[in-house]
Amino acid sequence: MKTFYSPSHRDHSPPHEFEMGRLAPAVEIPERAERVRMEVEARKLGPVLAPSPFPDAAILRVHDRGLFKTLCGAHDDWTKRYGADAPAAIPSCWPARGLRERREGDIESRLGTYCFDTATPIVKGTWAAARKAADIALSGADAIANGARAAFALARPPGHHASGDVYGGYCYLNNVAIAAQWFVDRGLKPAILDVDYHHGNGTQTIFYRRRDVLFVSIHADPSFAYPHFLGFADEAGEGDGEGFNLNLPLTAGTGWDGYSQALDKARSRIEAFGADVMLVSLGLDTFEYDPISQLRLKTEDYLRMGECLARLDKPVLFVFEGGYNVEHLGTITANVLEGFSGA
Ligand code: OKP
Ligand code: ZN
Repeated sequence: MKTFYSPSHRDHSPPHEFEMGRLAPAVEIPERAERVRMEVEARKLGPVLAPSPFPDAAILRVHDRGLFKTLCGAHDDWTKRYGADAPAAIPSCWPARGLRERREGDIESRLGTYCFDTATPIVKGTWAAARKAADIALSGADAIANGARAAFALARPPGHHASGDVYGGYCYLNNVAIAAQWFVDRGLKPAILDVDYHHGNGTQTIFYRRRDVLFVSIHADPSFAYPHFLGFADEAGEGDGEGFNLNLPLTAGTGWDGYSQALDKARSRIEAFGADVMLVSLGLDTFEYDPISQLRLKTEDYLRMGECLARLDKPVLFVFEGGYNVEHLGTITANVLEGFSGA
């Protein structure tokens, strides 16, 4: 299996995020992708390749131009306003009810317009890394379109919380959605399965009114877990998209028994949809020792997950999302890929 990777992710290294009423050390750190790359190499799962450059137009199929431009210029605008040594750009004022919904004025108004949380800082290297992560996902899609059975987009920063016009949740551009749209534009019918611990609210929103892309997500119930405002079981799609969104929320403490049942439901829905290709938003924060999560999958369960995905008998593009136990992250990620390849 080909893995696509670029070292440019290393320059996206915000020291902090703001949550729980304080500056907290960042958990979405460069070491995550480095651990995974090293494990892919150590286990000889296949070549690790640099992505090809894709045009901005491929991203603008999914993302709003105002969001794109704001992300692209945010670090410059922020340091012009607050000084060259100002730490990361994070919004502090949002257009909640009663305020103007969108303002593209100064940088504070732009960040509030386009970002939904305080966990998603922009530093000097953020834009280059996020833009390259989209190329990584598109390169993986291209490998699949050229006949590969599977590919792994080792993208960082992650993408599934970013919608067409809002970023957040450590995500800036929605890598998996950009790749799915690229498949659609080549006449293919993609299904997205999101196995990250957190609901993929951005991906859901992008495809919510469409029936040409199926979105299925298995995640911790938003009644207690981030992103808190989306990901409930009654969200089934709207208009043309009705019936083409499936959320399978899980209670805290769920282990492989409950998880594999959800996975079986996801598989039958994807089967019935008749997808040509599957994209997996591969988050590894369902792990029992993940520092920010409350599901309980064990190391060996990720092999089973990979085998289970292989039973669908469709080409799969794996797109890296969350997972924060850096010590075990390489092992559990590689287990999914190896379970899939071996099956
Ligand atoms: C990104 B991905 C919990 C705060 C959660 C944001 C989590 C973003 C997860 N106290 N902060 O889906 O892994
Ligand atoms: Zn997550």
